[in-house]
Amino acid sequence: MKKKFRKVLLLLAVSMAGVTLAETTPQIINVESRQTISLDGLWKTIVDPFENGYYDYRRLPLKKGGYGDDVEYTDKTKLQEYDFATDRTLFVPGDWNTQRPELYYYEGTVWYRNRFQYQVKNDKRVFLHFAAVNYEAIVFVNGKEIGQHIGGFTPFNFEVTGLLKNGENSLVVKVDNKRKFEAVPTVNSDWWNYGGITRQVTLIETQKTFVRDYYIQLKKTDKNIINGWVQLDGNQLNKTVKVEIPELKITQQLTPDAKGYAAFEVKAKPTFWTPENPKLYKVNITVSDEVMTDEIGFRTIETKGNQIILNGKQVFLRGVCIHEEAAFRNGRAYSKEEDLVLLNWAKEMGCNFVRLAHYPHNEQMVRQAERLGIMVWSEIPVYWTIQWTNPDTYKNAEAQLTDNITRDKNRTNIIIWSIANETPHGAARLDFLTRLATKARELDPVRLVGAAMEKEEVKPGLMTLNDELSKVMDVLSFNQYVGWYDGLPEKCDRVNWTFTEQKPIIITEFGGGALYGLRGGLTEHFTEDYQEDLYIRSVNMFKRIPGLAGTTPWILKDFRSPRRQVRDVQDDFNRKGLISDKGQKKKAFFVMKKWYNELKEQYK
Ligand code: GCB
Repeated sequence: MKKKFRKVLLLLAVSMAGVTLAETTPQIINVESRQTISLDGLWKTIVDPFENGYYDYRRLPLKKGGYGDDVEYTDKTKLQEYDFATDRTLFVPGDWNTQRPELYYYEGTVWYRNRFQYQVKNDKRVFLHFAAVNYEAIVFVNGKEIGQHIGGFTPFNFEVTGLLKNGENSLVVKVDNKRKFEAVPTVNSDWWNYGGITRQVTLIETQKTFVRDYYIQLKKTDKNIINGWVQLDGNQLNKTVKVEIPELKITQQLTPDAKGYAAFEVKAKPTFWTPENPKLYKVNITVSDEVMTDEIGFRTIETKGNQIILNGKQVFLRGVCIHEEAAFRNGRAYSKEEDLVLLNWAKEMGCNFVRLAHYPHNEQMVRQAERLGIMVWSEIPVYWTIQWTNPDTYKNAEAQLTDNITRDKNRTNIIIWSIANETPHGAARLDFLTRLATKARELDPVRLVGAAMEKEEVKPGLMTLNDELSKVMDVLSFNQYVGWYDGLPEKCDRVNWTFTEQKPIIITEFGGGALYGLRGGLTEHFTEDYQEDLYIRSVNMFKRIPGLAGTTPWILKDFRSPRRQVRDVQDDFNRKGLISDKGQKKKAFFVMKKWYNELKEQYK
């Protein structure tokens, strides 16, 4: 078929189906070190549960008159039934649920509008970058629909060169967080479905030809070599690229191939990044007048039998699970300050590892953990039972995995890419997750691949991991709730664990709920006494697990979940936090702290 004809057909199909197929442009990494204009602040918003701003009364996409047009309602002789100017505001970044009481449980569409000033620069290209929008975003610039994005926790960008004008510009985003069966995550989860433009929005200005992406890490097969690549974007792809690591006296002049890709290898003896000494090196990447900087560390990560080996040395992962929910405020976290509160609590508990559950957290969370010497388990929201046989669901999951790895592949502290949490056995699921694992390894052959699986009681008192997926994973990682969903805490004393595969065992969840300050008997649910006793017995049980390589209790802080309904105890909070929603440390926190301090000595 002739190319042009195919294009016409495609456009026809697209308009008939009533959806837009406009693509995002390939992800631009390390936004912070680029020339940017922030679009954060108070945006005008319209709450639109019936999606009136997008569809007409026949439920067909509006050709004209949609809210994306952003027409001011000044001429009252004309009928118009929306008006951003007089409507209310929401702060960007931020979830809407915790900004307005009437949006607390809201799931649906909210329109966001920002009018901003811009000065067109003829020697620049401009990109509109969203660090994350939950869950679907349709974006309009100066009344033109420029594209859409699906997935609530990964960044995306559109090129808007030529679409912006001098003076005032209009940016409208239709944000829809309705849960859907085919989505990732699906309708069912145990965390708050925070809607909104939940992370930063930025205009990035670049040269005509610029560094879009790069990878710089130790070579997997030789720890005396730093290798990497740089990817240019633009119409002069043969421009020389300079990569420098001044402290290591490394300077590489690279000539990209016809696709703008240039790889390199160089001998080096960097000081390795470790949790005790999280050494990072300044890296400069220069093309023409544009210099990008990053801070990059070097380390090796591998497994040997049931050990996790960091820089050639066995390490125990003293971890904790974290949701991206701000301390004290209890909404979606997005700022460095909020991330730091959570990470410092983990540090205080003695952690060298965090499981960022159950989706990619914001980039700063990972970067700050890296500076603090905290290793990271990075996860995508393939959670519980999603549609294993739906090709679109797979595409969506793979896109989220790809975007997560693309964004964070230079973060030394990430040691495990997690592709799923508590998914049910079955051939379709195995196929789905095997493909995802293959993709993860193709994108990043260095790090480990894991998934939070589930334990099984093969006979009374005998626990194991009996999951066909474990063959595909680098670690035997699973959640277990002996003493909470499975018996009372005393059960921990009676069970034994056995494993047939020789891989590192990581307990990716355990624990139980407690309301801070609620006291009572050791078998009384939701008391701090129960939770403390459960933790003491869990730790004793763990000491009997041969090959245990790490634990991440569920969870650092109480977090909002509409599944948790007991009034005056849960009040919409999952109470399994070691710290309350108000920042108070529960008794169980100190059980973990004590054990982790012992382990620190043991693994010195
Ligand atoms: C789990 C899930 C986690 C839940 C937790 C719980 O196994 O992975 O998302 O929040 O249990 O509290 O039940």
